[in-house]
Order: sequence, then structure tokens, then C-alpha cells
Amino acid sequence: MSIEKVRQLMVEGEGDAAVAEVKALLEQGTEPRDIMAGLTEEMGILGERFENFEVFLPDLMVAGDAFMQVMNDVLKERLVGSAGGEKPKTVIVGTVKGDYHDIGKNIVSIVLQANGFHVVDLGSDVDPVAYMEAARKEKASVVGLSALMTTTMPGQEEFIKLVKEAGEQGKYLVCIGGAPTSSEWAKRIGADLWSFDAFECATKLKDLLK
Ligand code: B12
Repeated sequence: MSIEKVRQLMVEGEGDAAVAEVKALLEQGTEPRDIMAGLTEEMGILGERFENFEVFLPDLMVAGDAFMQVMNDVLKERLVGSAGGEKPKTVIVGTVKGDYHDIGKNIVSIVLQANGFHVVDLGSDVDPVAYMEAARKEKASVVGLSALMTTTMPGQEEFIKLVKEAGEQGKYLVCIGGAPTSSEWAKRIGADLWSFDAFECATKLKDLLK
């Protein structure tokens, strides 16, 4: 029984077996966060193997499905925290236009909910205008934009430009993330916050919105 074994089962797309393994690990006292970090790292390795033509799109898909099964079936309910406050603050999340990667964004959504935020998930391939309309409608405190490809990262910048043009800067925090993004990129495009992962994002948001 090990995180290594869960990683292997995820890569093989063995969702049921991975769930059973994770349950056993949790009973032993393994932290959900460590399991998620292991699976995220394994997905990165799979991405490199994909780039080197060692694995192909269907391999990424089955592993992604197994990852989400582990998240939804076992880890989600273990991640309960608290925003430490009165009325829950609303966070809009979505993956930017042209980008269908949604596993990281789903994790951000789950972890933020587990931390007491009200999350409105717009899904993937989200137009910049749709984020803005949702933020207005929901009176959001935060808009979180995920981008997983260098080719779609400009969608985050496009949204921030749109917010400025509409004179809505400062009405809500703009938070960005996704594997190819960085704090430098966030600074360059004028985002309020960048986070390495969902947990860091929840901690920083709780701090900023105190
Ligand atoms: C799984 C996967 C897929 C799956 C996606 C399934 C799904 N439902 O999401 C499928 C098979 C569909 C897929 C398709 C494609 N993919 Co793909 N994919 C991946 C892979 C291997 C893993 C991504 C993942 O889920 N990681 C696990 C999650 C948990 O990590 P994460 O997303 O990074 O999220 C964490 C943090 O980044 C952060 N975070 C994420 N979002 C946000 C948002 C906010 C607000 C915050 C604060 C934090 C945050 O928190 C999360 C963890 O806590 C990556 C490799 C990689 N290194 O990322 C390639 C990768 C992203 N894909 C790539 C490519 C090229 C493609 C395709 C174009 C392939 C093709 N020829 O069709 C298509 C694109 C389709 C499209 N238009 O979107 C390239 C992108 C290269 C580039 N240009 O930058 C990568 C990097 C692989 C590679 N090395 O070549 N892919």
C-alpha cells in the first residue's frame, strides 16, 4: 500500500482500484493532500511522456478520469475546512477559452468549497466576457482563471484587460493558476493572485478576504 501504487493505478486508468488503495492509505493516516500532490506530479510526468510520444491522448484521458474518480469518490469529503467566517464569499472559476483541461480547475473548485467558499464553476473553454457576466451576476469576490497551455495563457491577460476597460478593476480579485503559469506571469498581466496549487490558493484567499 503506497502513494506510488495509487500513481501507477491512475496511469493505468484503474479508477476503482485506485479508490480502494486511497481508502486504505487514508485509514493508515496518510494526508489527502500528499496523495493529491503525488497524483498531480504523476500527471506532469505523463505530460512529458506525451510530449516524447511515449503515451498518447487516450492515455492522458483514462488517467485524468481515474484522478477525478479518486477526487470525487474519496478525497473530496476529507478536505473539509472552514473559511472562518460569516457569509460565504463567492468565487467564479473556469478554464480559459480554447482550453479543455479541467482537472486542476475542478480541484481548485473542490478545495475552495471545502474551505467554506461558495464556488460557481463555469466549466472549461470560458469566454472572457462570460467570466465578467458571472462575476457581476453572482456579486463575486474572486474570479479564478485556469490555463493549462502556453497557447491559452493569454486568455487570462485578455480577461484582466477587459476588467480594466469596463472600469471594474478592484471589484473582485483576479486569481490565476495552471501548470504553465507563474507568479511572474501573474505580475506581468496584473493579476491579484497566483497560486501554485489549490491549497495555497485557499489559504491566500482566506487571508486576503479577511
Ligand atoms: C490530462 C491532460 C490532458 C487531458 C485533459 C483531461 C481533462 N479533463 O482535463 C486531455 C487528454 C483531454 C488533454 C488534451 C490536450 N492536451 Co493535455 N495534458 C494533460 C496533462 C497530462 C495533465 C494535466 C492535469 O490534469 N494535471 C493535473 C492537475 C491536478 O494539475 P494542474 O491542472 O496543473 O492543476 C494544479 C495547479 O496548476 C493549480 N491550478 C490549476 N488551475 C488553477 C486555477 C487557479 C485559479 C489556481 C489558483 C490554481 C490552479 O492547482 C492544481 C492543483 O491543485 C498535461 C501535462 C501537464 N504538465 O500539465 C497535458 C498538457 C497540458 N496537454 C497538452 C496538449 C498539447 C494537449 C492537446 C492540445 C493535445 C492534442 N494534440 O489534442 C489537447 C488540448 C485540448 C484543449 N484544447 O484543451 C500540453 C500543453 C502544451 C502547451 N502548449 O503548453 C501538455 C503540457 C502536455 C505536454 N507536455 O505536451 N490533455
